[in-house]
Amino acid sequence: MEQLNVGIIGYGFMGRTHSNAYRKVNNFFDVPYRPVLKTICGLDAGEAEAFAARWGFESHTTDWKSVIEDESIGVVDICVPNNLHKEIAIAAAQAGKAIVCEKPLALNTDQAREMVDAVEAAGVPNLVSFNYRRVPAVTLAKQIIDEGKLGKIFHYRAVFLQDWTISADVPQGGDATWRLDVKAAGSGVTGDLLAHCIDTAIWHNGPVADVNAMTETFIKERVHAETGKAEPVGIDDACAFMCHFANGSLGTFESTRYARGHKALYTFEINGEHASIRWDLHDLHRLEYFDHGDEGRVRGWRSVHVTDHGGDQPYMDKWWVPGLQIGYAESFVHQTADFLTAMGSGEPCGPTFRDALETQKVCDAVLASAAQGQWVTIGD
Ligand code: SOE
Repeated sequence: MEQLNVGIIGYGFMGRTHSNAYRKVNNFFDVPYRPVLKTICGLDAGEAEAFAARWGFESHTTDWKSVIEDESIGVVDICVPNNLHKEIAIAAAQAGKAIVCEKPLALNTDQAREMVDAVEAAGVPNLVSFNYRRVPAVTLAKQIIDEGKLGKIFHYRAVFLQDWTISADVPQGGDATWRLDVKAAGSGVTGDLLAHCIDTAIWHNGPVADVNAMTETFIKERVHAETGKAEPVGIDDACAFMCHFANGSLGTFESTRYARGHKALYTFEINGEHASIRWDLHDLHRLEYFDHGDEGRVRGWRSVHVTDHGGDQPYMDKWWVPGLQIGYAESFVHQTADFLTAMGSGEPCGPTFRDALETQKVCDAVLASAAQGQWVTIGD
């Protein structure tokens, strides 16, 4: 099996999820490559060294350009804050590397377009890490929709709720809280959390036509971790929007980091003419399904435990025995398996940069709509 050297840029939370996936993928999936953790890159040399030792990287560096210049590296995996994605991805594309990039693809649509142009001009494999697509129950939902079991879709509603920024003492900027710094993140919950919901929704239900949004920033000033000074907060703390999908269905989406008691409650529900489905990240192996075609006496919501083998529940035949669950980390293993398989066959692996550009357009339209107080059409 061909060895494929991987350079990961960023050793934070996402650097860990991706490293774990590269380490596990060959244990569970038959893929055409054996990924080798070649180099980990991060800002602090000591932390990069410790990360390399813990996760089994052959080398570590603080210079991302050296990862791009290393001819032995085949995949560049970008796990740094959003404001650094563009420069690294374009350089990696120009160097002919396959690229995995954390979500959201960029700070805004203009940047995302440049990144799409770069990977498409270079013809390199590319993937954006919207990992929830690859939770088996979410993939099963996609299969059920594509088979037409829901019939015409009327409603798509999704929420992503957290509560970790309610205290005014949480700073903005820096390693742990860059998501609160608009310069590093581009936006707040819209790009960080709703982007997941939008990616899944477009995948399940097709393009979004237009949006009408409201956002709020509850805490207007926070100390910046790098300057030590109180600075205005530029991100959206909460966002709710409604939309029309191109297929005529209606969407409602909500996200906040101020929903006390919720740590990462991503849920969606889709209502069609014949059936409905719903999913909850806190119970991620279950897909709830209501089929109006069921015999009336026993008709009701069923809770499908998506852990069966039988070959027809996505990904699960590669894991343990029927009934035993997997979790969040495994969605990244699935993503890595699919990416390596696609690299082997030369097929694209979604969500590609071009797919993620569509999500970025919706995010930008949401923020524009909230600023303007009116409906905004998703442009070309
Ligand atoms: C934010 O807290 C965050 O870590 C996001 O950045 C991730 O994309 C999401 O999956 C969980 O929450």
